[in-house]
Amino acid sequence: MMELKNSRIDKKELRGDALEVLAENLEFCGNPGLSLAFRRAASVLKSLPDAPRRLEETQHLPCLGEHSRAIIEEISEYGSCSRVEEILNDERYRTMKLFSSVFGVGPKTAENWFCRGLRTFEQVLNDPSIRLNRMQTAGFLFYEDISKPVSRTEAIALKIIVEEAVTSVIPSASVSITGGFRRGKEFGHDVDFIIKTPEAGQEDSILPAVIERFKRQSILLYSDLQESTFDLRQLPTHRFEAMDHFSKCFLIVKLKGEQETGRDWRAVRVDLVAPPLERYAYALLGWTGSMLFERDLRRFARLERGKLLDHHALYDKATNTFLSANTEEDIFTHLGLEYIEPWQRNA
Ligand code: 8DG
Ligand code: MN
Ligand code: MN
Repeated sequence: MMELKNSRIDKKELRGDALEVLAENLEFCGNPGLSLAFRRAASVLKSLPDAPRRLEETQHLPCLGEHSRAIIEEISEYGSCSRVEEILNDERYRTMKLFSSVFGVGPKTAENWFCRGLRTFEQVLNDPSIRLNRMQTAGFLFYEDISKPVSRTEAIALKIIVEEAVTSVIPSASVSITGGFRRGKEFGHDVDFIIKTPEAGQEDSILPAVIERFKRQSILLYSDLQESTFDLRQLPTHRFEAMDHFSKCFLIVKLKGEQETGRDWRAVRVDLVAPPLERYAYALLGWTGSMLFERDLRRFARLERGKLLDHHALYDKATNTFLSANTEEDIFTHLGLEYIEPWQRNA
């Protein structure tokens, strides 16, 4: 079935790609700490207008360790890096990458399948001892469509659909695009929306209502509704958590429109989050990403400002209080920072 191409890192491409391969491989090997270090280094390189050519040019750059710099130098000199080439050809890496490209398949499942000797989708799907969960079943069923990047035009078309559903239930509610598209990206792996509801409690009822509506419109292909587990008394959290506790859902929906496949629709991944109104600014900041930017901002808050920031709140350790915010601007002000525009958050 679908196999990975034997992709080579092109010399002209930013060295960041090479570092990302290393990061990904470390993630697959269960070393998230070191993986993060390479992701940071890759992100720094990608933010430069030109790829550095000599080692001296990387000296003043932040987040680049010995290891990253050695790889940059090797690529500059030989056009490729032997370690990266090795990983790209490594059967385990290639299989893990293939399997974890399926919606609902994380590194643990991918590894489990690899260790059973499975190498292709066909083998996984024909193995009687493997029971796919609902999410993975949808992941395989719509694999081709949801692996295809979503364009900004498609994101805007979806916004109209989501808005129509939301306001038909709560006319005064509003919907905003968040995630990568809010940061100005032209393509995404999904479309993320945040819903603002004016009255307390509405944030819990809106998502089930939207899902119901999509079902009736026959555009719902998959849904995973996660009810709110948000509780201010459980905060502040000290560890970094990528997931938040607000009411949210992960969907696959049908988007109408002529496709290359000849069909008149495609499947698209859509995420919706509905935070309580007084948490909206924090949720918006959290869902806008990027993940690396969020990490760095939280780290800054903790180390430079003695404050704990997460998806839900900002906690001031000096006064033992939660700081309220109506807008993202309020949060940056609390942190003593100038406002950082969403398109400047692409770390
Ligand atoms: P992409 O879709 O274009 O690939 O990039 P993205 O929009 O930046 O990534 P994303 O995976 O869609 O995540 C967008 C932001 O949402 C990211 O900063 C992390 C944040 N996020 C939460 N909670 C959750 C959650 O529960 N699941 C996921 N997948 N992301 C979440 O704040
Ligand atoms: Mn996204
Ligand atoms: Mn998402």
